[in-house]
Amino acid sequence: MSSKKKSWITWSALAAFAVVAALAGRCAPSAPKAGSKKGAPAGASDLAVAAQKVYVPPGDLDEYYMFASGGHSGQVYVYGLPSMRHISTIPVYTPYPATGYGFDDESKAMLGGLTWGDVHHPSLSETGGDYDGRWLFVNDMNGRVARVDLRDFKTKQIFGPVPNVSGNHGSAFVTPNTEYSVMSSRFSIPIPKGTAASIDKYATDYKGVISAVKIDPKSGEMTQGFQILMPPFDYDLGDAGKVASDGWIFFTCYNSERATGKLEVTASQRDRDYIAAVDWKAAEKAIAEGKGDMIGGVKVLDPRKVPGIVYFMPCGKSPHGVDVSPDGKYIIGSGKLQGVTTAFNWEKVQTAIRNKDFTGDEDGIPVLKYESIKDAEVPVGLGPLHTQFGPNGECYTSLFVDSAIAKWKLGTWEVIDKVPMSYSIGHLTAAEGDTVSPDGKYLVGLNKLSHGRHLSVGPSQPESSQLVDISEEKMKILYDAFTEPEPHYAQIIKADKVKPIEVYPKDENKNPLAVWDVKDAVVTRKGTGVLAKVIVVRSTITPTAIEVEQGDTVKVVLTNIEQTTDELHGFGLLDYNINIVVDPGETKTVTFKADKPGVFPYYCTNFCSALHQEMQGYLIVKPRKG
Ligand code: K7E
Ligand code: CUA
Repeated sequence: MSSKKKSWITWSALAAFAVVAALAGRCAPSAPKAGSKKGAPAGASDLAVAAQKVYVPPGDLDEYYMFASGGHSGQVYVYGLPSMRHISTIPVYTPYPATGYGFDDESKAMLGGLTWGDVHHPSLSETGGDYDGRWLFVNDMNGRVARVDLRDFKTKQIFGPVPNVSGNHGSAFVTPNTEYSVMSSRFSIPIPKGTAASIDKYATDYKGVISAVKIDPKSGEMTQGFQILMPPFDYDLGDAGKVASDGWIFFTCYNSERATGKLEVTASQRDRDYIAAVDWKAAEKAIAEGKGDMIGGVKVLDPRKVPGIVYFMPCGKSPHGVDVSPDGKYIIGSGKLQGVTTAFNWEKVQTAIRNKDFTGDEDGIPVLKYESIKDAEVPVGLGPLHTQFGPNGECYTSLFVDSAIAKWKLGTWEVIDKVPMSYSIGHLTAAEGDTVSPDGKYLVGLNKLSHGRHLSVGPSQPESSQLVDISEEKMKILYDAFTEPEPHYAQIIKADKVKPIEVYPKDENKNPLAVWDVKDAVVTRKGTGVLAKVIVVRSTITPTAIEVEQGDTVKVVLTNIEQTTDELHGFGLLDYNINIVVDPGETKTVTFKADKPGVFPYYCTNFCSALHQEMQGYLIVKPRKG
């Protein structure tokens, strides 16, 4: 008990230091070393309990999947909970040689020439406000949203870059029946893209845009939905309304000052910025009625001409996260430069809209009266960023400056508990935390910095996440885990909701160039085009030699005819920078110009049998005849 107390004292002293350092605009140079080595829990028996809670014995499986953004690695990382084991990497916006992603024609076309993306917010598909285990949507800053299919954990579509949206941070939050995934401009620009306007014209000529990506309920295919023209603020985070607030989407923004230059100073002058409340059903209707102006090839709604589609809710200074409670009755907005988080009452928001209880407008968008719509300013602590929810009105707010998680209650607004995070928490994510029925149980703190939590590897320290037990009144840190950089957000879904397939069934393979019998694995030529239909199966790549002429365009179509799970085969072609991996039942294509003469071995890259090493062949590039 006493050691716990002591650690809290040390803790608050360090927190105070962190505040000073943060306000001075630089990072604290070293990590807080809490009293006990791991910060918390303190006693040996607590540690034993924590160890038992996270230990998944060999042969047992985790209870949850966690899908974490990989930031500008462009990827999504999959973890098992509670073990916090990193079990898979899903390449989305960046080539990933381990799975051959970005090397075959299909995924190369999807990447569209870009080889990186900055992933921020994974969003699991929902049915009735509950994760349904079908797809995962993730945004990137380059105005794109991608769909990962949870049947095979692979990226199936990258939609965008979407016109008019610049710096897509407030994304990819889905609506409760996955009708839309949303986007918003973090960096307002003159639109359409390609228009230049001097920076002194920022307040008038630059525009923010809110964009909705329509999702086909059967296939998950994304297409352009509505766009709304917004004042030149920096739109930050979003969340879809649910239950009581279904039909609405909320976006925070900072820089309502419309400032330019050093935003850390110029955009922090007003006491309040805004949360934009967007009536997406009304916007959808307006588009269907043909309202909207064509900008950059997209129909854009102007709130001046189409009133009633968007309102501004004032929110404390430069808000970051906005999170809707599981019943949809509260909208929690956190002004990151404050010591409180604000709970807005959805009923009061609707009443204020009905009564035109406005204090003014921004480019024709009515501003609701703050006092009329807020229920409480909850004194959670310094630097609130994001809020997650438990099953019974529990809220968990991450505090960047205080480097802690505050637990508080909806309705009573009482702060119940605080637990220190090792170093500067950003997002946090609870089990089924964005659904209409959160599980409680686990919470993961995604720390922005991690100094001292792992063996040192030099100036760039390993990132860390912390697993927190939230099953009881008091929160307890269970585990520190390495996290691939750069974690922004993550979502946690009950494992039994996800139903991955074992192999690609042969009859689902619709590729017209796929061959399933080794006697059909042949090389044919048409002019200078060579088509090689290749079969990979234990333990031969057929054909074992491919002869072409220098300058030929070679198209290799690889089919893995295995129907046994995990029997992958690869096709690594030395000197030609070609690296394809095909899963059982899958077909992939790679096209290249055979511009280098000589003999180039190709071989299977994935260990597949005792005779894996024999799985090899030769590409022979001969001088052109005549
Ligand atoms: Cu790192 Cu959601 Cu991009 Cu907050 S974001 S912390
Ligand atoms: Cu096929 Cu190794």
